[in-house]
Amino acid sequence: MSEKDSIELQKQFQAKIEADIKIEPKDWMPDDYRKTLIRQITQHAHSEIVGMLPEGNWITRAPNLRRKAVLLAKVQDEAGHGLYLYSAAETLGADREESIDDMHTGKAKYSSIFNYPTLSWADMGAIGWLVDGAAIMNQVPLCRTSYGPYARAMVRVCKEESFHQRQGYEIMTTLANGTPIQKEMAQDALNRFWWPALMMFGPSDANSKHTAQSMAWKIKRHTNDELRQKFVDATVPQAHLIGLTIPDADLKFNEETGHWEFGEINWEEFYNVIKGNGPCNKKRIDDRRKAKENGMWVREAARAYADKQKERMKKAG
Ligand code: FAQ
Repeated sequence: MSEKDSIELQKQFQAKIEADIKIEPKDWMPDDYRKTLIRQITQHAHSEIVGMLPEGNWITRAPNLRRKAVLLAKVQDEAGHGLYLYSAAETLGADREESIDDMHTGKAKYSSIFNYPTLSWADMGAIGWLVDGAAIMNQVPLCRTSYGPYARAMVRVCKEESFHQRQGYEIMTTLANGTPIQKEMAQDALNRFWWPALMMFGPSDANSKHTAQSMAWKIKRHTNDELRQKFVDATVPQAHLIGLTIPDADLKFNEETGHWEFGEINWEEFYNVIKGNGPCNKKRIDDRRKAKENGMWVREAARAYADKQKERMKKAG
């Protein structure tokens, strides 16, 4: 392609972005735009799949049949989200198996939050309320992201996440209004998940290497700090409503700005977890690797069956 053609394509691409016209799989796009999307979408997919593990841990120990059925459905929803997202990444030319292997070797990341253990039933409430709550805050704007297949996948994902958030808050509300021990369990889960939930939004804007370019391409619509603040503003009153305390001595409402000011995040812990040294990183990757190995025969059988069917159809004309 001549330099003139390439400049023209670049101009057309930028004009579409400015006009909020979605970029579709067959459209021309800059290599770095494609790479950034593949990175973000596959990491998002990995997060959904690894995110099934901490809650999966409690399916057999849910306190009653209703709670078990709801949790089972929620964990299945997360699997579905992972699958839409891998499909969206495939429209950009990503190879699903390679992407998954990149997560297993540590080349690709997944959300830091899923490297924390789930120690009690109350953690199911805290995850739904805080983790799905943070996920929604981040993902609602992604329904307007500039890449069509990612934006469309996010619409359904957000509807489901919003149900997840409510079921988590309902668990927390029940526990907070229960016996003193149940309330203590809810508070303990909030204490352990609050700060890791704030870390889900990524490094502070000053240290976020991808935000500026991703905002210019309208892949991201808000910065990490903007979304974190929105989450804090929405969640603090919810904690107060059910009589729980946010574990932050510096938390205070600023009457002038109308925002909740919060304390300093432990960034050392964040970077440590994303480097692979969180409490459960090794276990999570081991579990995913084993799942891939154990499921190999199913994929091979399905592939062999599909090949046989194709052969039969060819023979039948
Ligand atoms: N954990 O320059 P930035 C869910 C990495 S889904 C691990 O700010 P960017 C559903 C980042 O990748 C949760 N790594 O990057 C559910 C980059 O590393 P790289 C997942 C993190 O992309 C609920 C480096 O740090 N959601 O929870 C984290 O502009 C319940 C520099 O960061 C999504 O993935 C982190 N927290 O902004 C499932 C949403 N933060 O790639 C089950 C889509 C940052 O250069 C149960 N993704 N990093 O090696 C995004 O919106 C963005 O990618 C951000 C990061 C905001 C996560």
